[in-house]
Amino acid sequence: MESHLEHRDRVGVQDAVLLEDYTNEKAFIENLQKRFNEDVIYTYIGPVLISVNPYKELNIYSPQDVKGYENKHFFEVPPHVFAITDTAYRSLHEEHREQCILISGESGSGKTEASKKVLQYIAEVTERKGEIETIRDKLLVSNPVLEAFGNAKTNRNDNSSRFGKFMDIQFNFEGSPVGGNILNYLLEKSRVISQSPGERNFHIFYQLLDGGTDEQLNKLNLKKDFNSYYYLSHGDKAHNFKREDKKNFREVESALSTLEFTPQEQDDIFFIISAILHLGNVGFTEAENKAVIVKPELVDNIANLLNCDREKLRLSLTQRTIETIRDVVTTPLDRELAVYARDALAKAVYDRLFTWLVKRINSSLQPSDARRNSVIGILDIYGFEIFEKNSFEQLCINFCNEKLQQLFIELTLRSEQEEYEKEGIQWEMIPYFDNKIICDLIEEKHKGLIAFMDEECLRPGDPNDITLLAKLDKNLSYHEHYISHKKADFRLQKVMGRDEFRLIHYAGVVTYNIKSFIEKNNDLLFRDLREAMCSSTNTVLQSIFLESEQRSKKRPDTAITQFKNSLNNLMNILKDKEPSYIRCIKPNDTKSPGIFDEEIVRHQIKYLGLMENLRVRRAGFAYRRTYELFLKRYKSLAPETWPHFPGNAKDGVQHLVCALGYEAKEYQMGRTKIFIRHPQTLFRTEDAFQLKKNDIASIIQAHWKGCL
Ligand code: AOV
Ligand code: MG
Repeated sequence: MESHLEHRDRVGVQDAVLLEDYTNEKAFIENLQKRFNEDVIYTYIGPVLISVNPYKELNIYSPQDVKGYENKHFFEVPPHVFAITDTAYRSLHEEHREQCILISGESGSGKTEASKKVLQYIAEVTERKGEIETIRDKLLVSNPVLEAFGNAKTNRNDNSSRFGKFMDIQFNFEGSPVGGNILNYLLEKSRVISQSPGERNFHIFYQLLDGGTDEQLNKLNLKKDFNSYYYLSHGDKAHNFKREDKKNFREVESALSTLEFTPQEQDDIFFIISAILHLGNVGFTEAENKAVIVKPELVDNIANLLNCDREKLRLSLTQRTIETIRDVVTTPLDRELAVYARDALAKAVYDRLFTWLVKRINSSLQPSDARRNSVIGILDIYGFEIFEKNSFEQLCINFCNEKLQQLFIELTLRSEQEEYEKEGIQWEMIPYFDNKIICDLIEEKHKGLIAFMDEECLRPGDPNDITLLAKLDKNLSYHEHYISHKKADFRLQKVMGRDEFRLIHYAGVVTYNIKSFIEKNNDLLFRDLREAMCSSTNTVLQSIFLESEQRSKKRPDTAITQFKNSLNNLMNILKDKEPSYIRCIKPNDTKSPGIFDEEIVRHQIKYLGLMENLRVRRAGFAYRRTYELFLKRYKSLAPETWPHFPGNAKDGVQHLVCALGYEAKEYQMGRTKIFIRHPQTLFRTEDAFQLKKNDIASIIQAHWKGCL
């Protein structure tokens, strides 16, 4: 394999710190483009990996490629997600430092694919270490299950993650995977009941209809026709089935078995999926302000599928029971409320099913040995997104991305600073845009958007979306990242509706529509519906509803507050680990291979803060290497160090820099590493090394010729 530096002249530079003019954004993009055009999608900024989505299969993930990266030093091999993974894996094993691999980038930029390559690499390099078969297989197959239930086609990405995922892989002291654990974050459950034009519901619905056998579908009372189901058919019909649905369904089924889901559990999952599809078809009319179910037999069918009390289910869709201090009052629902109840039930059942699946997978991934294992965590969340119409879900997703960007800023700058400090090197601070101001706008106690939202949601009286918007406008308009529809908006030149507000996120300006914010944040499921579900003998349904019943004595936190808390927990978990970063870039908006849209890339580079990242990296020293590695590579360049230097590596390197004529300002000697200010210095050294290597080779050749 070509070395890092040998490769540099062929396809741009492998590490942007080696660019002549590192402040030049154009040169930075040109370098990415040059490489992209040659199918070289990975480039570094120091230790940060940039990955540009090729939108086509590349032959760079084969078992040979894995071998090419195994136990290689980061800089000796071309940039690759395998190199990042190998480095993390080795520091976990050799230095016993817990690792996390943080993958960020906007929707469709390649995060989920990257996370799968990380897992693939780990599975393959640990394969040869014997046993552990099962856990490795289970880790690998958990992905198709999570993707089937948690991913969907959106207008940005055909396989878009609609939940956040932090997956821990636990290793024993020998470095073999012995367990895993997945934390899931806020599923976009509104997708179950409606999708924007051109988008789909979660993959599993189509997979089941397309991939299920006749016998299976009969048992579930389903037809192989998505147009029969309201929850599937108000999207863009033309795109509904995907070629892979059938194949993926087989994969999901076999994965569920590998994960040791019992046949009963597997059946129960699909009974629930089918029940949701049927639930969408339940229609209502209204008589005297009371909702009437149009085809009660549909509800009976659902009760059969779920094995729950028919009468209870029918009633729960048309009436609501409220317990007051003195008594219990039951009131009929009007048509609108009945539709709301039906949809709320579909969403709640699906959402809880997903959480149950994750829990169930986790129990299957539990290590058999309770000894403390070391961990590599992989974070793959939903990317930043801007749609035509953005709602509560986009606010959560984009907030999550703000938090991750914040962590990136803290950790890259902090770790850089720490390294200089640790090594005793002087450096200067680089200014950069800190998105903390936006995180605060959203989450600050008592004064942030979430606080006002919760206050309005929990207020007695009749809080609604419009009163909420008025409250946000009143309290947040002062903020430079919040724009009310009332504010003259010359700067952004786009008209806003009276039911909208706008946030200037680090990654772009997003206009949110306030509709359904209160309802989605309150996230209430009428008690009658919960009780109907509790009457079911479906084991999965029972466990998800009974369990939450037991917890629901107190009013639970609102949806966004729960999300905020879980994100803050995640940040704390991540801060304790040594991070590696993969920054994914989307080269065009049409999901096409071979197209590198400079403007689209420039925008991402800007908001990801990659130029600042590069500047920070270069402000001090463009290159650093441990004395051992530096000496090992260049020892032929000084008489004292060749062929072998008897003293310690630092002294050896001191001899080398003298022999190479480095000027004092060109480098600094840290505690364990040499720091080189400009890449040119290293190029010079590398060129000298190449010359020497050729010399040595010809001497050896001549020697052998003489011997013959
Ligand atoms: P995302 O995870 O970043 O979006 P994905 O990882 O799902 O994006 O990538 C989107 C699509 O791009 C994939 O389905 C592949 O077709 C293609 N792709 C990405 N990376 C590669 C690669 N390395 N090689 C080949 N094709 C690739 V989202 O989950 O929407 O934020 O929420
Ligand atoms: Mg994804």
